[in-house]
Amino acid sequence: RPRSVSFNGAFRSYAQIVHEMKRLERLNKSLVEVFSLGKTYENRTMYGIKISSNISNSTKPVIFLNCGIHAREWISISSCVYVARELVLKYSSDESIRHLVNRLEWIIVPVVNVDGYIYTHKTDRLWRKNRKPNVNSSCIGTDLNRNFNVKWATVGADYGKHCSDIYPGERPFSEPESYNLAIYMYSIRDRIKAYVDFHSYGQLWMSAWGFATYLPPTYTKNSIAMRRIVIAIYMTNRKYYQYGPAAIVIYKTSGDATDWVYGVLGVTHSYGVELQPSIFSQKGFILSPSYIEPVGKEAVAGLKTLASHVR
Ligand code: PAY
Ligand code: ZN
Repeated sequence: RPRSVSFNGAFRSYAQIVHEMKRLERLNKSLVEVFSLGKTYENRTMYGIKISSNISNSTKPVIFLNCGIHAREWISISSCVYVARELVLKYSSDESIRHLVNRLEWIIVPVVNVDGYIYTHKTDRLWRKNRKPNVNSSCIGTDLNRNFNVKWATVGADYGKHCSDIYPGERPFSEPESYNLAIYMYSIRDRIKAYVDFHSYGQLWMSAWGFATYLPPTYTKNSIAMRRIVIAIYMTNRKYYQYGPAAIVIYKTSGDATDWVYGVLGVTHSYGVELQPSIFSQKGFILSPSYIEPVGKEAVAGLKTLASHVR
């Protein structure tokens, strides 16, 4: 099988993504640091990349991004990689990027569910969960986006049903991938000023709550930011993203990353984003690589606007 390694030619394997992150680090050591968040169930390293001027002793406000909580959502993963490349490679040539990287620290975890992502390349393209076996069941995996310790397993999660795609795990943070992500974020919680968890698909920019349809205390602020964000995205690609509380614009979920970052870490700007295509598209999770660039641009446009709301 031919190995495609060119940038926009194909969706990258996890090994290629890690290779690219390390290359970005080698290119600019004062700007980039690749780090480990710990190991996955199958003992792979979960890598993150930090991007900021003077990265080795940064005390700047953090914008934290992650992708690939769900294995099959490849366009999410490619978009995190796109954003990281944009921030590093355009640092010296693009004034607005330089400003974003000087003023803020960007921490990006492009693939949270590493084992699952690899499984979607090798075995089952539509796998969603992680790859940890369940006790007393032949069904494998937990939905990492139901495994966070916030209103865990109360709604929109199939408690006790190991075979379900929304099985929340045996207890909050029972899974190494969600646990490692949470422990790391908790350790830098005072600096995190915005958080985005990228998924696909649906073209939605969503705020808290996932677990209930009532509006959270900061919703006015959130809706002002989201409105500006979706307009910026529309200006880039003429793609319309709907916005609002997750429980209203998609459905109720509990134990998801966005609610945990909002409710437990207290980060006002905590968003779950469903990238292209729209809910009406037949394409779903399976996009051609020609989407990598336009969707990456949408993510950058949305994040630039989000950054303007971080003081
Ligand atoms: O934070 O409420 C949230 C996200 C909701 C997502 C979920 O975890 O269920 C929505 C789905 C996702 O990206 O995983 C949407 C896709 C299309 C799906 O698989 O249903
Ligand atoms: Zn998802």
